[in-house]
Amino acid sequence: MSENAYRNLSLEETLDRLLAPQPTCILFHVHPDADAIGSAFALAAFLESQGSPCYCLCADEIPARLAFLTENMQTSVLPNTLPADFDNARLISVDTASPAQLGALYGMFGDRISLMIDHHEMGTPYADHLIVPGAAACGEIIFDLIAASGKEAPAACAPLLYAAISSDTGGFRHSNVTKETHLRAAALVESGIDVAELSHKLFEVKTFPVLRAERLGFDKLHLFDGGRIGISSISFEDKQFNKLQDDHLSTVVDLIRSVAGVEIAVAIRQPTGERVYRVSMRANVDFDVAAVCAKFGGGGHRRAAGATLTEFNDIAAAEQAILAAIQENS
Ligand SMILES: [Mn+2]
Repeated sequence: MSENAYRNLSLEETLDRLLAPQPTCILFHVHPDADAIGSAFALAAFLESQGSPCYCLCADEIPARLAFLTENMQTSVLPNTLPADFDNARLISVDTASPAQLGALYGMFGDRISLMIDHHEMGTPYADHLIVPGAAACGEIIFDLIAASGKEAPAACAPLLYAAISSDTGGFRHSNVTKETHLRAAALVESGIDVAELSHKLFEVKTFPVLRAERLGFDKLHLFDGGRIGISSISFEDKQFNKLQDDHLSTVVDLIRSVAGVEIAVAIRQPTGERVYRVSMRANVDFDVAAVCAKFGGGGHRRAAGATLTEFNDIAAAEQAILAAIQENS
């Protein structure tokens, strides 16, 4: 698929397309985070207020810890719940850089997606697109689109966009935060959201399984190069033994990132008994983890990226390969 086959759209062109009222499905990436969910549901609420019925779709269900974001909106985002009146809907994706990140949705809808709105630098466009790599969160782009429309956003939009932006910036702590990020957040706060409650739910609340996952992640932490590189690998067997599911493991990489001296943090997990390993990588220093992940067909941002490894016999071999790739780029 050639990248050149798709048009690069301006904010205005994107807005023109969005404001044409028609049934719309909004798709977002597997293992959805608050940016994907917040961007999709905020865009849906806005488009509905402009006469477009909307339905949000993801190949994975919204994780329990983020379900509060979409309470009273949709009970499920799985494709088998799509109402029949959306059979011929236009399809828009948010926060999803490459076909693979759509998971099962790509096979079902991929060739019908007419617009992608995203902020990832290294992806494979699969439709006409508005891609703003400088945006800290896809939620910032949705915010800008709504602002540029000059229309009033429904009340539901502000907490969703605040969650999207604060989540993708790690609570306004990551290197992607700009003055504009804070200005957008300020405008959202002005509209009357409960920042303390949202922040508590997004960043402080941890379930027992998540805490068990962090303990396991810490037990499995291996430090290399004098503690500069920290890698934690959690196999399917480890997961089963500790009664953990994949969405319990998402904070392990942040735990590793918080270890004093660690500059590059890696969490590797094995979703099933198959030899497939998912890698999350973060840099505390100016180091391009997306370039390391790209060696394995993955991608993301300079300081936060991921990849899926399929060519290794066990998780230890996957860990060795990741370590070697980081060292090669160091
Ligand atoms: Mn994002």
